[in-house]
Amino acid sequence: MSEAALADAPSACTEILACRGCGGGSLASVFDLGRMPLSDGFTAEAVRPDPTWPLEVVSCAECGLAQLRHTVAPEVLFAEDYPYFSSVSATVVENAARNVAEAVVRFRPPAGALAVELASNDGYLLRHAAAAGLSVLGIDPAPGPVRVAREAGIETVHAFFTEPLAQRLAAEGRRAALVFANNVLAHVADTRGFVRGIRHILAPDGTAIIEVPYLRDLIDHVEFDTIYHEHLCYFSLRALAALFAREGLALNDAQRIPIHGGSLRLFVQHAPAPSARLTALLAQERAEGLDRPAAFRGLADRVAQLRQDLRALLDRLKAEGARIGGYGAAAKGTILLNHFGIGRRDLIWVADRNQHKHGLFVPGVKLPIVPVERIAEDRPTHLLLLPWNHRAEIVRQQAAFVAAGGRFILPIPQPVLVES
Ligand code: DWN
Ligand code: ZN
Repeated sequence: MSEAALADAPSACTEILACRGCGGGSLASVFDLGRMPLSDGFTAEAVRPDPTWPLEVVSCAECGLAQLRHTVAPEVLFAEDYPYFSSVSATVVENAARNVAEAVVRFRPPAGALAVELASNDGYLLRHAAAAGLSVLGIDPAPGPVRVAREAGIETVHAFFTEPLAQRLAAEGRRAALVFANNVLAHVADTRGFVRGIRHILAPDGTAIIEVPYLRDLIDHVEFDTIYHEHLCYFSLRALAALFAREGLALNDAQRIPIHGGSLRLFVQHAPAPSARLTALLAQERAEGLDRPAAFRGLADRVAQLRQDLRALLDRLKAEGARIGGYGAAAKGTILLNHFGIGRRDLIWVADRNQHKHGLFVPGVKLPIVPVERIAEDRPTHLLLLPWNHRAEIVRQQAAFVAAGGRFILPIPQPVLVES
């Protein structure tokens, strides 16, 4: 079925009537971005408008889980050519290497024990597990990254991770001492089935190490642009603890880490043994009400203020003769540009290192995506940094642009000009 036909199918977008985590029926609206294009929906179509879908966050009165009211079908979201390659970012690869190294020291899996990664992408993490002497198995639905992983010698199952797949692997005796799952739990439509799948493949004394963006950081740092159709859930620890317990697993420890604007690294096992660190983080959430709708109070106003401030900065710079480009055709960038109405009258293009995006257009605003070499060729005076979560790496990498007097505009949590 063509993408356009798929987008028109009634099943392309469905409204949930029950909480994704607990099945509760009381879902209160807490933040609404209206209709938005798919954040990774880059196309070669320069003119025809892109399909848009509702983007509304609701909060469950029972378990406190913040989540999207609508589900865009995975076959629409993760089209054949889903463009995300983890290894493009050194920050992501370094975080993965640290994650594996710390897990091997802390949990001491025997040599040759199995490490499985769910959403293993291009092998960015499992290559470090293999180097640590573990046997590895990746699972990922995106053909491009799977091809890259297999070429690197990482055994990879080309599929979405589901409970039936997990049961098949367990029946074959493939149970893991370590299960990694980075930035995937929020992406799956069957949240509970995914967690049950982890229970099936996790060895009795194994540990699942799961990274998710943390709702606390989203709200504290106005990271509204990380709300997009691929991210179906926005996790608090309380909602996560309830989700794992409901499916027969135990969230035993959690660590706040800085990646992607602030994330949680969760440690999940079969038997309950909550750490003091987890207990303290849960107590802090209860005290601050992160799992209640009131946590979102004021976010819409802060986003509106951010829009006003960023537009004013762009208008001032343009009035002063600035030529402004975008840097990084990020999923979050699609949301920021469309929600703030930043398009071709503001930016000349969006430069990006991911060659799979060159020649395509940012959905909605239709900004052309060009190779980063165009920075030296077209000599913009400023670059709006859309993947602000990779600021350090990107500013360092574009030292020549900064040395020539160029400045980055960092949009989140406040619009500022930066040079390092
Ligand atoms: O859930 C998700 C988490 C992991 O965050 C993913 N859906 C998206 C990811 O966001 P991200 O910002 O790490 O990846 P994106 O959304 O693909 O955006 C980054 C874009 O910036 C990519 O197109 C690659 C590009 N880039 C670049 O041009 N130069 C990235 C880096 C690090 C660079 O140096
Ligand atoms: Zn719930």
